[in-house]
Amino acid sequence: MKLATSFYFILILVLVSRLASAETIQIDFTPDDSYSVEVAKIDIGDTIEWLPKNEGHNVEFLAGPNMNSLPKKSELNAFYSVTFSLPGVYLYHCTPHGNMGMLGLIVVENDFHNLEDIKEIELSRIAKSVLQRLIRIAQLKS
Ligand SMILES: [Cu+2]
Repeated sequence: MKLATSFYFILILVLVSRLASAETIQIDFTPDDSYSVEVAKIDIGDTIEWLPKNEGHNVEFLAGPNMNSLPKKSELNAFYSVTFSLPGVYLYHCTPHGNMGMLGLIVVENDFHNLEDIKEIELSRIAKSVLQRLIRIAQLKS
């Protein structure tokens, strides 16, 4: 009983400290058909907000650590927000401009365990080369 109590106490401490340090990163849709932040490295519990500063864009997840439950696709021109709870790499694009290379990469907890799955996603030639660039940036940035 005593052990269980201290376990829950520690668990609550961990959760509270996580919440206290949870961050929100804002990413704009830009007039250049890109995301203002292409590579975001975050921790579990952090939130990313996409701001429709330019018209005609959205956020559609293509891959993530749990392929069976990716965040849902956002509406065009809409504010969108996702809080991340699983470590790994997430790839998203803009539905209308993904083929032109409007991609974004999110790495949660600097965990690249599913990078090979990300690399296997079918993309246009331009998007593929953008993805390679984003992966290099993500691996340099720590
Ligand atoms: Cu777009």
